[in-house]
Amino acid sequence: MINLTIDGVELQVPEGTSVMSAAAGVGIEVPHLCFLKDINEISACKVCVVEVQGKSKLITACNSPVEEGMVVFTNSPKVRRVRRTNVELILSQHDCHCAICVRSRNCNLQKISNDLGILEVPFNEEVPETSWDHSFPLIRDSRKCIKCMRCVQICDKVQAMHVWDVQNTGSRTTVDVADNKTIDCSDCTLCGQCITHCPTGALRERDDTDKAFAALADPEKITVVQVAPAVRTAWGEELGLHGEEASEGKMVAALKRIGFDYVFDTNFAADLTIMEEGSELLERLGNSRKYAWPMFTSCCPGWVSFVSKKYPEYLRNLSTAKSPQQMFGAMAKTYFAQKKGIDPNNICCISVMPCVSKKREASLSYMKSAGAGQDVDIVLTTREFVRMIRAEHINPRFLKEQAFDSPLGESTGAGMIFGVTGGVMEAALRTAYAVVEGKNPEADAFRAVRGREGRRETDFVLGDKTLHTCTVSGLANAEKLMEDIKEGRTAYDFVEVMACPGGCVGGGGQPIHDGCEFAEQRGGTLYRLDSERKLRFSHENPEVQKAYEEFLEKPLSRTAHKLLHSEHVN
Ligand code: HC0
Ligand code: SF4
Repeated sequence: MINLTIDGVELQVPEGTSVMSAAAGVGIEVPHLCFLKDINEISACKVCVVEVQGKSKLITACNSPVEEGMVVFTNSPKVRRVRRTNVELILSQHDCHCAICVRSRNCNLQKISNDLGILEVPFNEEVPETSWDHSFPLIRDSRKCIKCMRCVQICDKVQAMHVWDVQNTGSRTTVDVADNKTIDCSDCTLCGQCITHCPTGALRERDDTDKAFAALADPEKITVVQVAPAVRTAWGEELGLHGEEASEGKMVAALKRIGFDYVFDTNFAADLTIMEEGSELLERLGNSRKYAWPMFTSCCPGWVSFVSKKYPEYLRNLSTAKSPQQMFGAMAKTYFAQKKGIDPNNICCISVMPCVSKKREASLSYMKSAGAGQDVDIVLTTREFVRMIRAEHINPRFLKEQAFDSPLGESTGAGMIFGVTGGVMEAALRTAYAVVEGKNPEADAFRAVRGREGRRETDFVLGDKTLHTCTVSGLANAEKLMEDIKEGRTAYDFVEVMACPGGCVGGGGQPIHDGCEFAEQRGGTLYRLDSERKLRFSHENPEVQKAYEEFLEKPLSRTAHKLLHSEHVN
């Protein structure tokens, strides 16, 4: 153990601890911009400088290890002076129009500048803007980039996609799409992890709130909104709502207050997905020679995009079941429209998703099986939903809880857990067991698939077959998985992959907390909601059962194939 003093506090920490983390352990926050634990510890921003007694040069706290007897000052006059100059230098190359920045109020550069009392920028450089296709779902504003390298590192180390790279040298150093590609020609899967780890407004999703407001204002349009499982775990975070205060009921009420005509639950479609995908798995197992193995889940468009770009020879391994978002869109513009006597061309189908990649999924040319334009017209992220709540001056604390509408609003706990890594697998196993054994298992019988590790392998006995399953989240883990499968080092029957670490709860469209990970906490909320649901098996969802009786007939029927399945094309 190492003994040291930080700002007059004596402490003892293990050897190798950084000064920043030692300080954090006793409640002393050292300001920083570029630091991301274990991912970006390169002291690019020099904001975390601290003074060490007896040393004339300041050191960077993020990557300097503690030393025996060290006496550290994190906020001495010298530290404040140098830190201030370093921040002023960053601001001199930054577009400081905070009033029109999507990250205003949630920007670490803004906070640190305010904390340091910087009211003017003494140096001012022309900040060049690089060209960008603003119709792409991910937007980069080069004038707001502070070259912290977080996006480069998260994309390289956690997602293994290498989309971003450093360009030029010296004062002209900048970050851009690697290999001089345009973003649409790059390997970007739109997981959005670069956005949620950017400390400023340099990266964001394409804003589609104007389109949603236009649909709401159009008297011809019937607006039908669906809300993804993971959104309910996070929508209250930026609104200052705590835990259970940000309930599902208040979320529905907020959407109604915004003016959506029908508020439905993607969880309904998640239950429907289990019926289709679970039946597909059993059909594949029954005719195993006909199919490529393992079967992959296909509900995460980041993962589908990854397979399509990096391992196209495995596209046929993906389940043909569409994602719940797309199943919902197809059902809204057929079954729901027929039940209500609405012309599907007048329906504007909107989703609220924790995901940026869902914007692209909805726009794919083959996602229009209902015959009334794209099945899903507009996709908003959780952050855009929060911006709409703000734009409407809604205070959710004063809202009375409301229930989802029917017939696409009922859901089970199985649909709920789709939003957390392992959830699709667990929900599918609950129903597959019931089909094979003729009775429900314990609802938590397959909880072994839950966990924090990026890759988990579990075997389950289903009838006379042992099912080898694997659950993966994060694309670097997915890359290792694919190499293992390709090289024959491992063999599975059913594999679930979600592109974002922790699954959709950690999605690229979720509220941002300066690179801190909230996936585990949000996943816990989904497991709690699952355990509180009366119904915990997708096949017991009464609205799903009714949809089969009245419209779809049975899983994998001709209608189900037309509306709910698709081949994945490169
Ligand atoms: Fe997800 Fe989904 S669980 S991908 O993360 O399957 O976005 O939450 O809506 O579609 O249900 C996202 C979340 C969804 C879909 C569901 C799946
Ligand atoms: Fe989108 Fe979820 Fe996939 Fe992330 S894990 S890309 S949020 S669907």
